[in-house]
Amino acid sequence: MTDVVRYERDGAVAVITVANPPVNALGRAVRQGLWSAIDRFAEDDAQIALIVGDGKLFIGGADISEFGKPPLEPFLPDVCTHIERAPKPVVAAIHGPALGGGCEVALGAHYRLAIAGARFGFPEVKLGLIPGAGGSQRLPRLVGVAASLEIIPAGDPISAEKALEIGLVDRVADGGPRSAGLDYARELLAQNAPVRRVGEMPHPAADEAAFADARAQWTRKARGEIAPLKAIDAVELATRLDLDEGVAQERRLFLELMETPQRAGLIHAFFNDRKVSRLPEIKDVAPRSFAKVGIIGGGTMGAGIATSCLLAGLTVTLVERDEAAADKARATITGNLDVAVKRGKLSPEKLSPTLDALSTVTDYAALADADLAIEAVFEDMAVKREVFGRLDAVMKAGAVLATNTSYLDVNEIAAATSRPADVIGLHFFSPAHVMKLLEVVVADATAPDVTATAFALARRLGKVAVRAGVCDGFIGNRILFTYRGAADRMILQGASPWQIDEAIKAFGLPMGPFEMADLAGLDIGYMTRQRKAATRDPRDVVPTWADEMYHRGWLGRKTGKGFYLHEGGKAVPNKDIEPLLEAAREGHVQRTFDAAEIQRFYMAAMVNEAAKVVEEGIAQRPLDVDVTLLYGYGFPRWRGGPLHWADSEGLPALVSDMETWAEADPYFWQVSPLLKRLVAEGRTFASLNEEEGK
Ligand code: 3H9
Repeated sequence: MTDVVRYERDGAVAVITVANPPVNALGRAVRQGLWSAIDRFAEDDAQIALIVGDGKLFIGGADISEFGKPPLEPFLPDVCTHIERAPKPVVAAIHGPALGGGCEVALGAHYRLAIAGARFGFPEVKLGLIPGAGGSQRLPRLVGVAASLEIIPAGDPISAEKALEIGLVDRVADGGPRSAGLDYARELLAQNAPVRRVGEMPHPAADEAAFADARAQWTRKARGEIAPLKAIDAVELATRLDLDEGVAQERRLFLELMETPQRAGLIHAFFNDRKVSRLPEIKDVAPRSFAKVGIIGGGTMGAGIATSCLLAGLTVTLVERDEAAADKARATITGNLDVAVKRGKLSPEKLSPTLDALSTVTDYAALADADLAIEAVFEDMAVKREVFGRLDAVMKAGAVLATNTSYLDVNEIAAATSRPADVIGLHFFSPAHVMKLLEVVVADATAPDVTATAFALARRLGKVAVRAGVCDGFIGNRILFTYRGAADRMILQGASPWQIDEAIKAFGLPMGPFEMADLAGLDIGYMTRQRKAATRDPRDVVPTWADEMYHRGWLGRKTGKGFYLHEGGKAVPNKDIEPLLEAAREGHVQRTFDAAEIQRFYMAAMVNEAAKVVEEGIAQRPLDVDVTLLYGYGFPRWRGGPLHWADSEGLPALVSDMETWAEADPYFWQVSPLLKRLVAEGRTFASLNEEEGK
């Protein structure tokens, strides 16, 4: 036996406990431990075995940190089959999540007891994989093809109740896994319950329609991601192969996927999700309280932030300038919460108490006892400074004062108060109650416990927080500005907006830059250009066509006309803009672009600016950029993030392309010194993620 798997007797029951904190992952020692435990159970006089997980969950799955390294025996599929082939009954009592390999161990057992609150799922597709230890073969035998096709390609966990309904578990019980598991095991013994092997159950019915539907659905949804479609293939194998052959074929698919860049990208993203909030500056720093939140401004953004806070169970006081605006904000928030109920994010009975936690007021004095205020008023420095002056006057000592600005200088805003150490930027993305990203903008004087509070708030709101430094646009919008610039440069060289959008979508983003412009409204881009006009370098490109579109009132979706014509839910290219593009192209050397060239030009611009953002310390690590682009800008998760993409493309070739483009456009293609240094030293962005203290 190993330390991570314990074997003890409780009367006639052999209790096998997986104890491998933090998530009981199925690393090699656990696999060895389970194997020997089953051997021992076969040999001694115990009459039934009970498998449980120690700590807060059953088993979180295979050990992801072993992926990409040569697999070591015993392999998990063999362990699951070894459990299944035990000569006496084996019960799994599952509490908390049983994910991936954890679910597969449970499927290897002969009986399954779920403890209330347990969750079952196959998240392998989210790592670019499919179940690799018999899950795709045993689940369909147990619950049928249709239910398996709902669960495995999506990768989302299901509840204990749902697991019972579809027959994944035999019973749901209250109590601890060991005590409830022992009761159940003894009950089975008393009934002389036989060994019942899922692998020996008949093939599930083929259900052609379910396969066709699943393939159609996932070809649409997966946007270039391969694992969900492979998962469907694997489930199909279960309809015709016997278990051993099916498991062998599943393993083959699993190992093929293990070698793909998509798997590497998704696992990079998985670990980054956890590393992003691990910052030396807030390690062991206790956050301040934020139970009572004040929000200033009830427009789309303020109302979204309020909705997010209310959904997280916080008390919200929203300040608007007059009664009418306050009522409007309340109506927006109520509407948002109604949608949350419809989507199952809020239970109907919680709607009324959640709304009771909201006060809408017109007097800042109501914020006197708030722990945290988030300002979401008009993006204008004078207006923001005035708001912060008023907050400074009313808020209690120790309260956190946050601004939701998306580009303004947080230091200058902080200077409008007598307590700059309490001021921080919290850049939410619209719609704020839906989007996962929160850029935490740490200003020069921001106190560490204020930063810690921002990260704790993000966790409470279910958001992913990224630390950013102060500059125009912080991490995300600053990089966005540059790659939008790359798109404009391609237009000047002859590419069409529609062609660029198609290429960018083919890369895996949900929208191209011009569709995005139509969605946001062309007035937004126009305002940004106006704001930057005074400081713009004369060598920079101004998209005169977009200015002209603004003047003509072609603002995108909201006016029905922009880069596309928006009619009846469809968008078709607006060819009326072609003369504007032609005029702008005069004097520029024309060339043709294919999709791959468009993608490379666009992504290289993104990477170059991102490298500058890292070099200047606006992002502390490349992974902060990757997380920002994934959660705030639709960068495909399976590509890991722009800097992971750059590493996998190879930095030397990328820099060489930039240098070639720089010959024609030296202003735009000023290659980041950091990129050049990495190339000279033969290093990658990933190596910077590993550096001490980061
Ligand atoms: C699989 O099973 C393949 C099989 O079909 C076939 C194999 C042949 N491995 O998330 P947390 C770490 S694929 C290694 O903060 P929570 C995590 O990095 C696998 N490490 O906890 C973190 O480390 P650190 C399918 C793992 O309580 C720490 O544990 N399984 C793994 O919020 C705590 O994690 C999955 O995809 C792992 N499997 O949530 C499940 N899981 O402290 C992935 C976590 O150093 N895991 N770590 O940063 C999860 O979804 C969540 O961790 C879980 C717990 C819900 C389990």
